Amino acid sequence: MLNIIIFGPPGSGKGTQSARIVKKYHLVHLSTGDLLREEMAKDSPLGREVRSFIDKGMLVPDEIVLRELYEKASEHLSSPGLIFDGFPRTIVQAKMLDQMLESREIPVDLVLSVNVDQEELFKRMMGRAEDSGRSDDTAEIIRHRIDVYKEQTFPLIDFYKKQGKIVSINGMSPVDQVFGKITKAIDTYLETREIIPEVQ
Ligand code: B4P
Repeated sequence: MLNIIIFGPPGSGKGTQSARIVKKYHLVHLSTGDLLREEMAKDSPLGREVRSFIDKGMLVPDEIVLRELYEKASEHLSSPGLIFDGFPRTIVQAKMLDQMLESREIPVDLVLSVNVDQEELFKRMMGRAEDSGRSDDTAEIIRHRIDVYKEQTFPLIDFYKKQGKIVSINGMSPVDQVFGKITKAIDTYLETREIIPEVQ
């Protein structure tokens, strides 16, 4: 199995790159953003609760995200591998993921940390806003999402650095070039089991 976490600020291209990784390495894509948006689209009581957080640019509470992800992940544990996109986003989520995978003796192999500067993030998400129809892609909410990332998600870099799993990817280039950097990190790992700390 090959299990990957893709991590980065909102708009760094996690979803964009995950789609390419899934195709090339035949992994199952688990995106908590997509799962939560599906719930919102149903307009169920849970969907409405989820919306009340997403529309403010806040993180959805850990217990909701964990339950959704756990259910989805459990269906796919015998697949060739998983890519966790946008999860974990808090230390609590990271610890729970470790527990969930360790209890099944499935390790996380690589954590891809995609780095993009703040101005570019803002530009990309405002660009996406025109056709995404996403209620959280407005200037004010985007700024808040970036702040929430800095406070609650950024500390995960140290968490995974301590585990020696992080690969820092320079995400400030066109989509295909970023994907080239990601495949370099994954292919090196598959061939040598070595983790390149940084791909510029
Ligand atoms: P997500 O769905 O994870 O989305 P995201 O962070 O906004 O975007 P991503 O990084 O995937 O960017 P994309 O590829 O689309 O989260 C949405 C919300 O759900 C969160 O704010 C939170 O409220 C909630 N949530 C999700 N997971 C959670 C969790 N675990 N815990 C709690 N809450 C959770 O790229 C953005 C744009 O840039 C696109 O238009 C794309 O085309 C463009 N782009 C991508 N790469 C580019 C490149 N290299 N060059 C130029 N443009 C590029």
